[in-house]
Amino acid sequence: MSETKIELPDRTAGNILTVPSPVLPTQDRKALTKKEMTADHPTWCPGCGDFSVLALYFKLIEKRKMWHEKITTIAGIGCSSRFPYFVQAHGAHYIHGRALPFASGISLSRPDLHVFVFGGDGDAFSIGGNHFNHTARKNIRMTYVVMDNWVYGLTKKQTSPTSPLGFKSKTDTSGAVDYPINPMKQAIAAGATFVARTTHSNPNHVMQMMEAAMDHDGFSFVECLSECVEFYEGAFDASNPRKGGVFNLVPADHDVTNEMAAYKLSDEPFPGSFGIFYKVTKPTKNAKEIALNKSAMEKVSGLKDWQILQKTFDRMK
Ligand SMILES: Cc1ncc(C[n+]2csc(CCOP(=O)(O)OP(=O)(O)O)c2C)c(N)n1
Ligand code: SF4
Ligand SMILES: [Mg+2]
Repeated sequence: MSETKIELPDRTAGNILTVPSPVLPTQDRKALTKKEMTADHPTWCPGCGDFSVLALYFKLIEKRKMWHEKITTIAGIGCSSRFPYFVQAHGAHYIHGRALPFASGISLSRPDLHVFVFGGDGDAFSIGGNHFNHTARKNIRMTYVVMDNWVYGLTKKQTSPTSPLGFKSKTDTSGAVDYPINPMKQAIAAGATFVARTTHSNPNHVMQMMEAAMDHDGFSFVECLSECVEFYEGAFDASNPRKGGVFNLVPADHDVTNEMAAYKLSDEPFPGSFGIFYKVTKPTKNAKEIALNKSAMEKVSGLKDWQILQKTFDRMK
């Protein structure tokens, strides 16, 4: 594996700090085959929407000729979070709700690769809700795909933060009484710089959204409706034309940089619109950290380690 040179950001270029996009391969190696990307046989129930997301992730890796050492796949805990088990690449099936802090460490220390995080609605918005807000506001570069099935699947049907009012589950036997969160509004309000919505039943669209998210320099969030056929069958039929529903794209004249317009789209009743709701450019924490490190290094340029240490002691006198 060749050494990757990490370039420092140009601090003179306006106020926007950038770090180079992950170094992705070009012609000298072949794209990975599905066999080379597959680590294990997915253990999801037959018909689960998560299969579609995994298949499209493989397609994306193939299309963009990403190699094992240039991607990492992180998740928390849940059916959806079993994702990294099935991908033959660096990754981790981490602690419930803690995928984002783990992914943040990787993203900040390895700007030469792209970090993908996959998980469920419980993992993202219940136990991991706090981390979601903070990773978004820090604009740490990664792609976070939440496979939203409106239920806790792995633990066999509890109400999740996205379950609609009235949903009957093991924790709300007479129907959910708490108002659900709106993932799109939450992501925009938290400071995510790329916010998109898609559904497992439209593979081309999932692929488009994941690819656009990956190309975004910042925290990119994709809500992907992914049906739990075991515990919430038919939840998304109204968004699936093959089941009598409608799949509406975000209107062509929607201004993705207009925060208010993005909230308005997020407020549409289900099935709403699908596509990129919000996308803006802001300095990432990745770039800011590189700049900070650079200026700290400049202050001690030419000094030996013991001289740097001596300076520290002198300051403490
Ligand atoms: C600290 C902790 N609390 C609770 C659990 C139990 N638990 C595992 S997965 C899960 C929720 C999964 O729901 P979601 O994130 O929506 O994923 P899905 O299974 O629906 O894909 C819960 C409560 C756990 N593993 N760890
Ligand atoms: S329980 Fe639901 S979310 Fe989990 S694998 Fe089965 S269908 Fe998918
Ligand atoms: Mg879920």
